[in-house]
Amino acid sequence: MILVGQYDSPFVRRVAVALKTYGLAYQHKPWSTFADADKIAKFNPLRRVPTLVMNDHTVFSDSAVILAVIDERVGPEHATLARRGQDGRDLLRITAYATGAADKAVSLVYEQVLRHAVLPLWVERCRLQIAETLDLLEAERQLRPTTWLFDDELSHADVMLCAMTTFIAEALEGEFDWSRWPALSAHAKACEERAAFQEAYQRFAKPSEN
Ligand SMILES: N[C@@H](CCC(=O)N[C@@H](CS)C(=O)NCC(=O)O)C(=O)O
Repeated sequence: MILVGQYDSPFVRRVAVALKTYGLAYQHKPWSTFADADKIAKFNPLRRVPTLVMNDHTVFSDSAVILAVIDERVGPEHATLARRGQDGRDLLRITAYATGAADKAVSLVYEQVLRHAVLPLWVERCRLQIAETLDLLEAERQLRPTTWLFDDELSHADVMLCAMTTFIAEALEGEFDWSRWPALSAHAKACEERAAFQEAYQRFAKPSEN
């Protein structure tokens, strides 16, 4: 298997942490979506990451799809990051808010890096969407007394919550006051201490810098 994309992408990172957690071997191609767009295009015309190339050359795009494929491949007994029933629905709900906040942060980064002059309306909208989604996620995390969101074992939602928090804190450094979200900050800190997160980490650099 080949995982295409840099670990400074929260979406690539969540896939890498899952592959490592499940002990699935993969080759990593840390290609930049801008500088290496032509290389990515050979596998994925969207030129987006994560892109996962399977051993049979099937190519999957989008982290949620890739994780569904990986969970199915390892089977229900080994897919420890997945949940079923009410926890499964909560996992999807929380993860969608976390990926949504990360999507808005990516939009904001592109707005600030790729345009000569930002559109204030869009910047303010993205900031508000991110901040109020972080409020929702903070409340969800505070509600839960367990080590991780659902129990004492990591889930895909835990991974995404951390990947999103670290990404926004680094990519939009200084734009938010993180004392507003102490539970999210503590959650990310606990995840970042684990080997899988440390192995799948690249400090964020602006698209023009890599
Ligand atoms: N919904 C996608 C989002 C992936 C995404 O936004 N990837 C960014 C990098 S963080 C990307 O490929 N950007 C280049 C582009 O969209 O052209 C997922 O979950 O995989």
